[in-house]
Parts: sequence; C-alpha cells; structure tokens
Amino acid sequence: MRSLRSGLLTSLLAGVVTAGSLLVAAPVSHAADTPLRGLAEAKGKVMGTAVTGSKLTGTYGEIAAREFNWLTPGNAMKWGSVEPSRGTYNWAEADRIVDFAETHGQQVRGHTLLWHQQNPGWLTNGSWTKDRLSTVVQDHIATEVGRYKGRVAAWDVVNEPFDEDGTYRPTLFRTTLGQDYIAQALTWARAADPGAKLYINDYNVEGVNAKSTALYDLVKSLKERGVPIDGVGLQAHLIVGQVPSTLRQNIQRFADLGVDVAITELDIRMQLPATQAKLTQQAADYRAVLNACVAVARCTGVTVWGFTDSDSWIPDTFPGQGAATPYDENYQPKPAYHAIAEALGGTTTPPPTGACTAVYSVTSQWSSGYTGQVRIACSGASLSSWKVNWTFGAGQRITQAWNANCTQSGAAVSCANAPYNGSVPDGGSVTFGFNGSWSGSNPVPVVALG
Ligand code: 9MR
Repeated sequence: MRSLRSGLLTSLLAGVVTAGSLLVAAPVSHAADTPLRGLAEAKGKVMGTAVTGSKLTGTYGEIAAREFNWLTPGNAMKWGSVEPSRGTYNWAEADRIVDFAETHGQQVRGHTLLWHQQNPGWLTNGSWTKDRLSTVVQDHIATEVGRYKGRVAAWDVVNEPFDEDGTYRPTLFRTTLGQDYIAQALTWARAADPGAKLYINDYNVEGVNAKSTALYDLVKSLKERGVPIDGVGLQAHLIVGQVPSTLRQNIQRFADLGVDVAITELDIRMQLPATQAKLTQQAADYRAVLNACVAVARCTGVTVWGFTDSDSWIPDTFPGQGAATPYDENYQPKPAYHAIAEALGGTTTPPPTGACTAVYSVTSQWSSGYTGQVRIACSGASLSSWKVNWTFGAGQRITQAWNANCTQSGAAVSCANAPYNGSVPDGGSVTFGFNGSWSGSNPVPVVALG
C-alpha cells in the first residue's frame, strides 16, 4: 500500500515537473492576433492546409480548426485509400476530415480523383481494355464525388497529368483511354456534383515554363470546347530562395482564361538544420507566394501541404531536407507563419530576432532523489560560454553534475560550461545533467541564462 502510494505520488510529481519545465530568456514567437482564417476571410481568400485525419485532436486539431478555413485530406481521398480492393470502400478517414471541417465551418478540397500514384493494386495491375477502364473510372468518380455531393467544395479531378517538358505523362489513364480522359473525367465529376468546383492540379507549373504552358493550352482548349473546368491548382512544392519570379504573371494568365487559380500544396523546403537566416528567407518566400495570390482576384487562396513540420512529406522524400511548413515540430509558429499573416493584412508581434534559451527539466524522479537536465539552445544567436543560475524553492540539493561545473550555496545554484561545451552555435544546443535530492516537493525553479 505504502509503496503503491509513493509510486503514484512519484509519477504524479514527475508529471507535474515535466509539464512545468521552464523556458527562459526570449519567448518563442507567438501566433498572430487574428488567426489566418479570419485574415483570409476578410480578403475573400482561402487559407487551407492538408491534414491527416487520425491526427485531428489535441494541439494539431486546435490549430487546424483555429487557423484554416479549408482542409485538404493529404491522402484519405486517393483511390488507393478509398477503394483498396475492388468494390470494397473505406471512407473512414475521409469522412472524419469532412465531419471535422463541417464542425469547424471549413470547406473541403477533394484530393484527388485521377492520379498515377497511390492507386490500388487491382487497378494498376489489371489488364484493361479502353471500355472497361472507362467504365471503372466513371464509376470511381461517380461514387466518390457522389458520396460527398454538396460537402466537398472543390475537387482536384486530375492530378499531375503532365511531364516536365509539357507532354502528357504516360499514365494508365492516358495510355489506355487516350488524351481526352481529362475532359471525360471533368464531365463525369460535373454530373456527380454540379455544385463542386473542378480543378486540374500539377507541380512545377507555378512559373511560366513548358509544363505550365502545356497546362495553359489544355485549359484554354477545354474552355473553348465547353468542357467543365473551373480552376487550376498550382501545387507549389518550392525550395527556399526559389519562388519563381513569374508566379504572379502565370496566375494572371490562367485567370485571364476565365478560370480560378488555387495554390494547393504550398511548402518551402530547406537543407537542415534550419538556421535563422534560412527561416528568414523562407518567410520572405511564403510572403511572395501569398502576395502573388492576393494580387490576382481570381486566385482563390493558398493551401499549405501540412501546417507543421511534424506532419510534412518532405523529410521522407528528400533526406536531409525539411522545416518546410509554417509551424515547427512543436507547433510553434515560425517566421513563415507571421509572413503569411502579414501578407493577408494581419499584424503580428514581430518574431524575435534571435535568442538563446535554457530549459530546466526533471528527467526522472524517485522517493528522495531525481535526475535533472538543463538544455541551452540558440536560434538566431550564439554563445561562446555560458552560465546558468537558479534558486531552489523547496530545499533541493545538487549531489553531482556532468557536462557543467555546478556549485550550490544555500538554495542558490550556479552552473558554468565545462571546458569543452561553452560554444553553442546558431541552431545548436548543449545539455548538462545532474542528480539531486529532494523531499516534500520538487518544484521546477526559474532559470536564468547568463
Ligand atoms: O503528402 C502525401 C504523402 O503523405 C504521400 O506519401 C505522397 C505519396 O506520393 O503523396 C503526398 O502528397 C502528394 C500530393 O498528393 C500530390 N502532390 C505531391 C504531394 C507530395 O508528394
């Protein structure tokens, strides 16, 4: 009984102190005064994000609901997700996202009906005649669009139909059904939900180039033929410092054809680690993309491909690269977030120009002793030596320290760097640890970095 009680007490205390670990020095930047969706709505624009349905709770769900007025399922509506075996459907994650959107007054971008990736094996491995594949594709579009009729505001009907040189990508659909598969898909989608906006979506079509010109020519001819096409999606998977200079001009030329333009999958990747200089450039790049869209009336708005670096496809696909989204992995808004807010007319507290911080935390605790650590991290600043001071509030005593020279006098503790870890570079961190004794309670002290 006693050991159970003290065990419980210990874990309770450990929970409290862990949650209470303290951040000192300059605070991490905080969110805009008005959430992005409010700013976007005031401008009549979409501010969207791709989401993963299973993550829509906790902090992830709160930010997705608070900051965005459109959601795109990152994977949940792709053919391979919704019909893994022929005739057997799995709508669970897609439904969850659509329900979440409706609960939070958001619109949904359906993504995507025809693509050469993430298709079910039965489709890609099948041997198809033109007629049989045509029936299957029509049925797929009718089933999926029909299921969400009136609930999905826009569909990426065809995704990534072009190769880089502007020729048609030789997908199963293109090679079996012929070039007009795109017009047919749009027509079938229109029949299934006349109220949904129908898009063709592609990447590397943000600036004026061979691929975007092929897309332009296609949309022009579809419009001339009276095929239902409402918009083009420019994915915008960009690299820091490389926003195409012709982005606005390109948006405008599509708008001039009489279609809407949406930035559908914006992210801006960098080589890791993310330094203050790279994050500043990234913020300028996000701002440039937002500005280009805001400048053209028919640009409906911008969707980011994941709002947090913890939910981004980049690190898996481009090893060593990442930090591509507006929030870091701990859901802290980055300079890019503030740039988006400002481009949408918001005012934000300027992001800190740079700081080093020290965080004290208890890593384990038992009946009378504990192990703690202090992590010193720099972003936009650096240190060549450091000292961390604090005053214990409940009689704790340091018994042993490593990776720092610590002294304690009464309740006052002072820890200075060891000879080998005084330097903390911009974007880097050092950690030192200690064992200590406690009784009664073990509150986290206020830590000062000097
Ligand atoms: O974000 C998606 C990732 O989780 C998938 O593994 C990947 C599979 O190819 O697809 C990603 O989303 C893509 C989107 O559907 C179409 N444009 C490119 C996106 C990034 O690959």
